[in-house]
Amino acid sequence: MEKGIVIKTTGSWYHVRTANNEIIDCKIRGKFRTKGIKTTSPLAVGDNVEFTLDKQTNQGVISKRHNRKNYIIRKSINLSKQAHVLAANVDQALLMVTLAYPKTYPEFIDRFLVSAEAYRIPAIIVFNKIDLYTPKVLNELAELKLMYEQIGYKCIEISATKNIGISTVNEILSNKITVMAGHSGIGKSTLVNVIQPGLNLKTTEISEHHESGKHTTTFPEMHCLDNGGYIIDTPGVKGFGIIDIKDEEIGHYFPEMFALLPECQYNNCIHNHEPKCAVKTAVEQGQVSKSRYKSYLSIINNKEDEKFRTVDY
Ligand SMILES: Nc1nc2c(ncn2[C@@H]2O[C@H](COP(=O)(O)OP(=O)(O)OP(=O)(O)O)[C@@H](O)[C@H]2O)c(=O)[nH]1
Ligand SMILES: [Mg+2]
Ligand SMILES: [Zn+2]
Repeated sequence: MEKGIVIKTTGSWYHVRTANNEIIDCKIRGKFRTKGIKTTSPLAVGDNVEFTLDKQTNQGVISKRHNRKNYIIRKSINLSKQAHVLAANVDQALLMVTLAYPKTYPEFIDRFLVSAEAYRIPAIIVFNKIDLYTPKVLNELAELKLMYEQIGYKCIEISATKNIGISTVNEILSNKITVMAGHSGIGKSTLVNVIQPGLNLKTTEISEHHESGKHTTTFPEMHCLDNGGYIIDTPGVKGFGIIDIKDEEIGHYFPEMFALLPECQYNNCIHNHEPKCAVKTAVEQGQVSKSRYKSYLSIINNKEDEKFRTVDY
């Protein structure tokens, strides 16, 4: 048996990197389960696998997936019962957002953060395209950044095309496995190209009319960086449907609300209609942001509607 790590999934083929840096095209045999959840693909980028190599064709057959240390998962496309694992076994997640061209809304950010918190994956918010922001948008950026920093999330402002903030990103990525996610057209692949020139990843201008991306990156892929890190570039997603977390647990993944739970009257308070709820009081008094609380309510109230909120292409 050979060992390796999945660096790209393209449907039926899995590209696996071995310890001596060979890339082997593999198929799979057998079933791989993710905690009883149906997933769109049995393996994700970042999975550690074992395979048998056919020396003649230099292709492999994967028969074993090692347990995952963590993963970023979301509800998939229109198949509401299926889940999509964006990446597995990562050290950190980099959520890229843009406040213009196209606009990323806080609810999307919060949904992603909940998914990352659920597996204790440190998440960093990268605001890209700051070269395009008007003074009004720059104000909005300052407010959002302050809000997320107060909760404890690291925030970075960058412009991938104007080379602003790139050295900070480079440092953060060194010697770590990082998954990068966000909407389509926000500059994920552009940033990877700047960090690691020579990869020549495909990028496309966002469409003028819809201010949305064109889903240029179609398969997640892990790239090796000279700084000793690995970055997983993923296809843009429209929404981030929460899966596999119970209602009463959602609040655990909003750190500023979780910290208040001991002060709520009920120890299983879901901070909605309960009396003497410390979170609701904190929202009224401005210690917990309205926008975070709104995201929280939307997650616990709209689970059923989720497939409409997270429609993908
Ligand atoms: N002005 C400006 N444009 C940028 C910046 N970063 C990326 N872009 C442009 O945004 C467009 C989309 O970039 P991509 O890198 O293809 O976006 P992506 O996030 O990889 O998109 P998907 O692969 O579809 O998920 C390209 O035309 C880039 O040149 C930036 O910092 N400033
Ligand atoms: Mg891309
Ligand atoms: Zn409460």
